[in-house]
Amino acid sequence: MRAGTKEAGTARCLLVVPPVDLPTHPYPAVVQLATWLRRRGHAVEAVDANVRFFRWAIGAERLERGCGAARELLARLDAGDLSPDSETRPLLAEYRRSLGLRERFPGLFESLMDEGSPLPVPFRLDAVEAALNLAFAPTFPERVMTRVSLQYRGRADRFSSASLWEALESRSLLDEFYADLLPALPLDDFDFVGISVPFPQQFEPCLRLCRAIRRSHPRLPLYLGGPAVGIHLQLFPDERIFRLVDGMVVGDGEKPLEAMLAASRRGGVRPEEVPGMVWLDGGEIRRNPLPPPTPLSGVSAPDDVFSREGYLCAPGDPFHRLSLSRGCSWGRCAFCNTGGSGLFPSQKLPAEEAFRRVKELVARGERTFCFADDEADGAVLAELARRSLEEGIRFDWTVQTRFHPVMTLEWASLLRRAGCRKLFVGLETFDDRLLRLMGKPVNRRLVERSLTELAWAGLPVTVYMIVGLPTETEEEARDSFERLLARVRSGEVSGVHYNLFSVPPCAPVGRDPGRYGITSLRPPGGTDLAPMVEEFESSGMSRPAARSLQAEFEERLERELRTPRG
Ligand code: B12
Ligand code: SF4
Repeated sequence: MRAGTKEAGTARCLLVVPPVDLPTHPYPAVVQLATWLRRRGHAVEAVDANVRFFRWAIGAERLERGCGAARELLARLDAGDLSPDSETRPLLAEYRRSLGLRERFPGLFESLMDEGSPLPVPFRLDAVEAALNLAFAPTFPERVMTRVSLQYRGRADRFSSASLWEALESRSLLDEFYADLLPALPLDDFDFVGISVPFPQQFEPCLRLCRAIRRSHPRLPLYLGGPAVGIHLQLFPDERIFRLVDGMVVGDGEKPLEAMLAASRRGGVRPEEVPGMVWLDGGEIRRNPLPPPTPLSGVSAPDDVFSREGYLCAPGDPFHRLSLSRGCSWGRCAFCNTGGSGLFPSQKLPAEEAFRRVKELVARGERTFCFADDEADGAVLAELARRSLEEGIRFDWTVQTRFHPVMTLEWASLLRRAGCRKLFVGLETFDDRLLRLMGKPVNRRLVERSLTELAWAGLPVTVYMIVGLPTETEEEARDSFERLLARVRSGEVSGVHYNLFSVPPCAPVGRDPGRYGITSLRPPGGTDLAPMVEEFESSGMSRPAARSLQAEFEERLERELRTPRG
């Protein structure tokens, strides 16, 4: 980040990626926003506090202290002086393993984020998680864990405003990090700070960050934005959150931030003029109408807002994320937030334009892409593949899409020849009754045929499965699992994420549970930020039975294959 002094007549904003998320690449929102605003001549700086946190936390000093705290906890455990629960027991076991690893390989943990580390990235990621948890030991049970992606667990129930507020009273390693980070940032240079919050796990770290900035720079306006703000945090029911932030922006950030920069030039942000702003107006919480969605066609290939050297990212690994589409053209599956939140209206890039962006990044040396779509369009993917083969532009890529009649052997072979290394697809269940109930636009025949065609083309597939769907019986769940297992064994499926069904707030099943056979929803006590609800009543298996099936299925699959990270 460039430090500088504020020029008269210009407005500057700082965009922040908060902890805790994967350290392999920056989540794409800040990169996209900074690129868009800079290309329009605005003065925008960006800092990835997440990756800085990783580097800070697994430095020698923090690790040494963490090891001491972990040893003390283990001594207390051995003396019968600590009563772990189902969450903390595995963490304590992990401390024991990590301490052993550190003794055998001194210096290993400290070097994990170094570019020159000889270890492959997946191994480094596991080791970074272990190292980070040692660093967290002084604030036990604060921790991270892998579940689909890297998850942070602090003190708070992330979907409860009261719990989030209360958690801020407790000690966190993040507070110490912010105390070191903030003096190194030229915060006086900025008219306001925008923090991007894609995932609910970032609420607690993010509120701690806001509090630290408020304490050091009480007059610096602070705004939050990002998907998890739009779906959850904006529902914070009282004025307390506005002691820490000046507003929350719901929806796409390009237009609101541009309006805020323009207003700052004229003397200061006027929240009533910013689309999507949620703010406090004389004790009342006000909500402005959503901003217009940013047309994907107006979003260029990402600039190098952050330098890949800082990340846990081997040369040739994917760093930038490109979206070929936004939202989902189907958008009606009962359990999916995408169609119902109003935040992700469906848009897709013409293949021509998508290919132009890919070429731009390839010309800048990028060779691997994870496309960041909810549901990439099969025809666009085929066209992209065709064009890259015709023009001899080589790159490897992965993408998230849905089962569709377009998935033939020819289609899959074309994608594979053009560098597609894996498809991620929501399969959910093989049961036609449940697929119909959930509004999935597929049936078992289509899924099985697609998997076979993809396998003939040698295109690896990772599928997302769900167990415990409303009205699902144990028999139906086992039948689906056995069908999946057979495909894992035959090599047709190379990766699986088996999720327990929970009711998302903005999804059709969240808005009209009765329609899907749910007779009562039991959100966890005290939650008021549109929680995902795991507990509900319906016919079919009980919730404890669903949970135990999920654990069983995961364990059996683990034996068949080691599920890779998303
Ligand atoms: C790709 C993706 C992933 C990938 C990679 C993510 C990554 N780290 O790169 C993987 C597969 C790992 C993943 C995992 C998960 N994901 Co995901 N993912 C997505 C997806 C499909 C695209 C994300 C993307 O690239 N968006 C492009 C950027 C540019 O868009 P954006 O983030 O919305 O940003 C815009 C606005 O929000 C706003 N904005 C953003 N920041 C800011 C800041 C300020 C100040 C302002 C003013 C505006 C602003 O402006 C931006 C530009 O217009 C989204 C859905 C979607 N349509 O966005 C879900 C989504 C982000 N994921 C979601 C979830 C829930 C998860 C999981 C928890 C799922 C699970 N069951 O485990 C995991 C956990 C991840 C974690 N780290 O905790 C939710 C999060 C929101 C929520 N429900 O609370 C989403 C929104 C899906 C959904 N519809 O519910 N995910
Ligand atoms: S689950 Fe997939 S296909 Fe269904 S609405 Fe969501 S993104 Fe679209």
